[in-house]
Amino acid sequence: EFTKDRNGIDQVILKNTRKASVRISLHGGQILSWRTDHGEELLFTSSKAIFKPPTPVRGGIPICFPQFGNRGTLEQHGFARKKIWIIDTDPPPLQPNDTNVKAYIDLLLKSSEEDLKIWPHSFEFRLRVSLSEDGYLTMISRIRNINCKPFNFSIAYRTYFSISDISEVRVEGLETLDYLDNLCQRERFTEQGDAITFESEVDRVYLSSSDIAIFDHERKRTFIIRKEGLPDVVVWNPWDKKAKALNDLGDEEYKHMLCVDGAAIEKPIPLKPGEEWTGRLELSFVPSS
Ligand code: TA6
Repeated sequence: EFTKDRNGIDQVILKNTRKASVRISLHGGQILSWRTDHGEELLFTSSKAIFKPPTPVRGGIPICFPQFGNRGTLEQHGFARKKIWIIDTDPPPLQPNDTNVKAYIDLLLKSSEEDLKIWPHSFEFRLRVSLSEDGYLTMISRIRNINCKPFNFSIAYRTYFSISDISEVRVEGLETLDYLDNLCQRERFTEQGDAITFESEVDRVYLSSSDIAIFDHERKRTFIIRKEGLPDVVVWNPWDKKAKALNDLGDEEYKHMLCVDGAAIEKPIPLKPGEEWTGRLELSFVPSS
């Protein structure tokens, strides 16, 4: 289903037969909403979000590409989340593991002349967003180097999960992993042996993780993150001080959001001319006791 937002930017709404839905904006190729069969919103959007391109909406799933963070020559988190994407009229065929895909859309971002001035590498970024019959949300990225020389990129699906209360949330799957702590000049530490809970600002890149589970105690819901080609996981909560410093985030809203992002950051992905990289992120949720 196609619609337009208040700025006339195209949006796509995917639905399955049980009325679960996903809303994607062509601004940034950003998922803005992921709802259950009962219409309950699973992603966080700030009440002070700015819906005015090129500013990315604070919430949903903005895509950080070709750079994560502010280490590098580009603006923080790169430019892909600020660009207008297009519908891909020459999409890749459905793959065997795209099973029980109920509804999907193929978006495309190609490097523009202005992009090439700040990042001199020609690329095609094909994004397939799909919603399964079970309400699973999958994002498949295919990034091809269409230049004549190699380049590296980092990528993160900055996923704002809606949670009831940050002090009632725990994350499993990161135990004993090494992480780079953005609050300590990206120094490397090792996570201890039990689930992560939150009592203050967290801004870390965990390395070489597999599946992740986010337990929302109050809502009795567990989010599951499965990923391929995305070795790292960013965990970010701004807490109170940083929340106040962000003009597009309510002062108390850090309590109701948690970013856990499938990513490839520590080792930027190298692409030779003509080569294509594929990364896959699947989000689902289950009732939890
Ligand atoms: O998690 C990394 C990080 O750079 C944080 O330090 C914080 O700045 C967050 O991302 C939000 O970045 P944004 O550019 O979306 O405001």
